[in-house]
Amino acid sequence: MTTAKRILVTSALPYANGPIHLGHLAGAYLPADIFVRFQRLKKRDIVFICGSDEHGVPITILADQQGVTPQVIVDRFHEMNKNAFTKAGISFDNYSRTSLPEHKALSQEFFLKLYEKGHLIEKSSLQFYSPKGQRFLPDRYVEGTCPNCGYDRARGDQCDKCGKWIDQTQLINPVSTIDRDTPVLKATKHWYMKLGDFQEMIEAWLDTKTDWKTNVLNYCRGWFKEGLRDRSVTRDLKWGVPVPIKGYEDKVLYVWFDAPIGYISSTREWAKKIGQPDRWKDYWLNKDTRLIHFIGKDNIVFHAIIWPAILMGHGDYVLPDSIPANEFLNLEGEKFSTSKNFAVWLDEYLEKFAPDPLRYTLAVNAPETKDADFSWKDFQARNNNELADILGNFINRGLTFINRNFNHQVPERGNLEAPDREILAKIHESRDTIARNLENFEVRKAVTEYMNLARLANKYFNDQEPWVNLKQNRAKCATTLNVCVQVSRALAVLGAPFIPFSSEKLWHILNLSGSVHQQNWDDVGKLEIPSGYQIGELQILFPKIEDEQIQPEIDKLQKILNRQKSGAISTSAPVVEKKESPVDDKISYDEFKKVELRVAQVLQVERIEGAKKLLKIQIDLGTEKRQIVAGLAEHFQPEELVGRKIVVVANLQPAILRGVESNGMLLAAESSDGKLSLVTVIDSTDNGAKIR
Ligand code: B3M
Ligand code: ZN
Repeated sequence: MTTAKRILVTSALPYANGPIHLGHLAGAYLPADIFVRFQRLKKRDIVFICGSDEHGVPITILADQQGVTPQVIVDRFHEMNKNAFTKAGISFDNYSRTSLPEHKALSQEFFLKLYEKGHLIEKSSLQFYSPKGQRFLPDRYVEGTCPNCGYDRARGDQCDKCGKWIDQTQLINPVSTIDRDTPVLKATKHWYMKLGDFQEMIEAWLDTKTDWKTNVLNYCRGWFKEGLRDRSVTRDLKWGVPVPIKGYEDKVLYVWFDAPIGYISSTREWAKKIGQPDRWKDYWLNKDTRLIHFIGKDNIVFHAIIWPAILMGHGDYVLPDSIPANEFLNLEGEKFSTSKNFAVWLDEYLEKFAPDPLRYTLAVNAPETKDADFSWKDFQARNNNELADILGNFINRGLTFINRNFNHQVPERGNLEAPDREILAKIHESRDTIARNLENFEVRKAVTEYMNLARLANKYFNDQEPWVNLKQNRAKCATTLNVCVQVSRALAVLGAPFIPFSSEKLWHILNLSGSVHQQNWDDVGKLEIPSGYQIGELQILFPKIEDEQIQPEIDKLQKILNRQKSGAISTSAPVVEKKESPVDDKISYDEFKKVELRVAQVLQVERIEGAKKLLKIQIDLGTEKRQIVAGLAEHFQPEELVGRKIVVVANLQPAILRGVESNGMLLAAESSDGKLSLVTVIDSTDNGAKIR
């Protein structure tokens, strides 16, 4: 491990096309934050960089689906994700966005540099095209069967199942993700990066990375074996960084070309913000910098092969020193799925629970060497049995004892006996073990060691029986409590990378000055709180999490799984069995405008006696509540509908169905097999929102 003067840490720039979920957090953000917070306590010169990845097909697809501009999408999710990260304690020094003009300029500069140095080559090729939409269909605009593993929903850029990077035109049975039409091939020209020219250099460079995770190295070896081929770095799209070459006015840079450059533009933005506009150069243009990219495993090839090739091609920049790539986190034993809403969204989590229990749980279960799992029961148990019953309990017992019996003052330390010396020595040992683990990106081991220290401290308190000595041997009792205070101080600083909010709270309970985050790691166990020091008021650090709090979360996920099993959510590409008759009766826009479609949320649902098919549904239309009747009883359980955001025709004349009044009609789609699926909108849409 090199101890360079400067460290630059990045976390993968999340696409601003959706909220962050716990799987993302556990992969590229929390481990990075823990590492950075630790290095700050070590007083290293370190900068932590991230931002939104705002280009690429994932953004434009969502924008198309929602009928808004890509800018609307990225504005929404940039803000949302930035806030969620802040609330979760992810302490980026800068969180930028790739749609900024400065980023565009820098990306174009990179492109031109590679162009001038002869690393790019122009080629004509056949690409998928939609005659109906009169547009090319790059990357994820096409889906099909993976030529490598046979997965039937491989995306046009990468297969989610086997992780293979795909050349779109190799997909079997390709369909457009816009309208599921079969695309045609059409000639177009693009710029390609001559990756093959870099293979030898990259291989030699990776050979020096003997301490890297084997998952990263093995993955790259697979690529080298096949031989690096030319890769196109431009796309036929309108949204993105314009290609700075004549004749390419209607094309943009490939998102994976500009996104990693976002690490640099974010660092430049940071330097400007702190009033030292050249400061970014100290990191990026200095070969002594340790550049560390925290990513999820699906991003390995881009960071370990293509990005280094871009940097080598440019020539002025430092290369990555480490790429700690994490495996995936599962949820209750299943894969996270954004499209099926099978996820725990970070912003929603933070509305209900504190950040530290989550950080702790995800750190203990970090998906470092293999996929890991998050379950609500485990989360509850980690909070209640470890954070509360071990760490919280130790702090609470010691300090309560002092407040009651020693008038809030740190008792005098007398003769140290073996158990006292052992626990004090253990502080140093844990400090160094945690440091070693974190230097090696082993968060799991580090946080486990941390909790072990708290566990031993608890045992120490038990074994010393200060409540017995209070009367029989007050000096010994005082010594025990004095030691407990020193351990508490150590637990505050050593815990700061993992549970930053609780550590800070503990720091204030101990009535210590400044912030726990400004302390020096190496002083842990050395600096002590003097006898007679007045400590503050006790507060509960980790309230217990009750069954009633997590049961709704478990139920919510279970419901989604059940729905999926019953076929209400399709798990594979929709198979078009029977084509609906073509639409030919046209109406004018004015006629369409008469229909008032609005978003409503289902509040309550009951069956109607004597009407097998009907459900009576209470809905919230934003400005008013209403009752509608719908023929859904054979398709849905009433409880499955509650809470969902549906679309209703709000200006339909009221009708009486089986004696029950219905004030509107909800929209649903009927498949050829008679299955109904509700037309829904994403949860964050306002009730009453107009659909146009
Ligand atoms: N936005 C992919 C992802 O979110 C991509 C990472 C960019 S890092 C430069 O998985
Ligand atoms: Zn595959």
